[in-house]
Amino acid sequence: MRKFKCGFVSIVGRPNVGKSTLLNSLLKEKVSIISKVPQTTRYIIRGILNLKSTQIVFVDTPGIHLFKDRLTSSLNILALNALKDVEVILYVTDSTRPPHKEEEKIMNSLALRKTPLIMALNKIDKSEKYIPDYIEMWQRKTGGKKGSLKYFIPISALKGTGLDKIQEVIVESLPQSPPFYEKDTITDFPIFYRVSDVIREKICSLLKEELPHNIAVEVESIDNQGSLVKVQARILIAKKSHKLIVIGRRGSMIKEIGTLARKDLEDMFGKKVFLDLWVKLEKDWYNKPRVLKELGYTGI
Ligand SMILES: Nc1nc2c(ncn2[C@@H]2O[C@H](COP(=O)(O)OP(=O)(O)OP(=O)(O)O)[C@@H](O)[C@H]2O)c(=O)[nH]1
Ligand SMILES: [Mg+2]
Repeated sequence: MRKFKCGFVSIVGRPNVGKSTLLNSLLKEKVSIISKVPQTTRYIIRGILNLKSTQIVFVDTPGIHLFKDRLTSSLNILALNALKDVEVILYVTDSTRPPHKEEEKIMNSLALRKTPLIMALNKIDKSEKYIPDYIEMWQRKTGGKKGSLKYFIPISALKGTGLDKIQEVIVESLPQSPPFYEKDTITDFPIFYRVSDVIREKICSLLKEELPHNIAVEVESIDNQGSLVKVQARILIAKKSHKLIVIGRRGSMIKEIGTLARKDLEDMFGKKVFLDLWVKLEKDWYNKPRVLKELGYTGI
């Protein structure tokens, strides 16, 4: 009989390259939230793919960013720590955009490691234009050697292109080991944080510019009894002037956030959800260690 394989695979890269989209596509299940704004992912989120004789534990991470606030440095630490003690690193880049300064930071860190590395050049459904730039940059960093890099794989996380290849090379690299999780586990992401992320995803999709960066969601209670789940959550804003935008004219924006989030939460819980949302001003929360800790943005 073939021996069972199991291991951890961290997904890293700069914000917005499609790490969470890739995780969800690999799992064929929505575990991690997705949006057009940077810093959508603020937690370490494990998603488990159960194959016939292999269990792959994917670890989605916040995008590594060069902002100078405490939130960003916390998220960068989370992401870099998630590279330790894993069997494979999946480094995601965006082929539609040239390498950015953030790429230097990431590649410098990756080039020092011995962990087998796969570079997934994403968004090829849109363009493959900058693929050579990423390859060249890596080769420059490693003095022309491949280093720990095993493969460059062009992919589209959105369309599913190249994902079979990714899965195949990951399985190849994993050690023999019994599974870490029960076979029907998809994620161990705690429900309070999952719910808060669903709400934040809707905020990211409805609000513009830098506003989502200034917003956090804290779930206060989940009462799951009988045929109804009651959720109470507060939306933290960093500036007084944001209150009106989040609430909208006669409450239209917060209502829309609530309606969209409730739909997803009802799918998640498989029952009716009553969602009670309110807005709280917590000035400059993204620079307050206490609040970051409470929100789980320093690790959960
Ligand atoms: N065209 C195209 N768009 C993609 C692809 N993968 C992701 N996107 C889009 O890129 C944006 C960012 O996707 P996310 O998955 O949230 O990116 P992320 O790397 O997890 O971002 P952070 O969590 O902020 O670090 C979204 O608008 C996605 O729909 C792809 O393969 N092709
Ligand atoms: Mg993400």
